[in-house]
Amino acid sequence: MSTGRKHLLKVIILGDSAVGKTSLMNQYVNKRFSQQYKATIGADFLTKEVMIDEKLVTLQIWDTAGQERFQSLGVAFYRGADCCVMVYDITSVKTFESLASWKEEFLNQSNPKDSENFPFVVLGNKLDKEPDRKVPTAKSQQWCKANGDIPFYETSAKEAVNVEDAFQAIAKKALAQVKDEEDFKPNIDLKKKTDKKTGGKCC
Ligand code: G3D
Ligand code: MG
Repeated sequence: MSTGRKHLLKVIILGDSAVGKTSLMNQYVNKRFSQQYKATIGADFLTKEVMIDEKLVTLQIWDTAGQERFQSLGVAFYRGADCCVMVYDITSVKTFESLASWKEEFLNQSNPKDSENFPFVVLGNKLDKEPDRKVPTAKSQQWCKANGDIPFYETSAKEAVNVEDAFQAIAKKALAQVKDEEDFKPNIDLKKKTDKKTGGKCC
């Protein structure tokens, strides 16, 4: 049964420079892989409406504007994230090895309520460059398993492989995260009421 409530889910994309973060977002939102789009993205985020479990949700996908080089993305970027997508390039070991520090950076900056269970998704991009592969699939699978069973997809933003599926999983994870947070709400409301009583002042 639908509650009629509108869900806005914030998703952020992290990973080393040039792994294909912007390209993945463009492929998912605009169904295009092009250099032109990259140049025109000045906005902090793109949105896309998507159906999940018969609910219409709006994904707000935040991309970096190249500042990931300096790892100084600012609090606004991380604030209120419902899912964190971490991307590496299957042809670059270095970008895979950075996943751990991106995860740590995210948890430090966003400081989620339940950091043990915060939803991450890992994408190994540039699957179309299989002949140049340097990161074996099994190695990433192992890392994801050891880091809290993170869902893992290999994608190609260039050839639109697994992009739709990966973002569907991302949206699902984000929605589940929001639901978990809503479970805490009764306590928060209770606290507000208590505060009012003891606060004394009112308009
Ligand atoms: P970023 O946002 O993570 O920095 P970009 O990465 O999306 O800007 O992509 C960096 C480069 O990788 C771009 O090439 C882009 O075309 C390429 N790229 C992104 N995704 C894929 C992919 O799935 N397959 C292949 N083969 N290339 C990809 P340039 O040449 O502009 O640097
Ligand atoms: Mg980019």
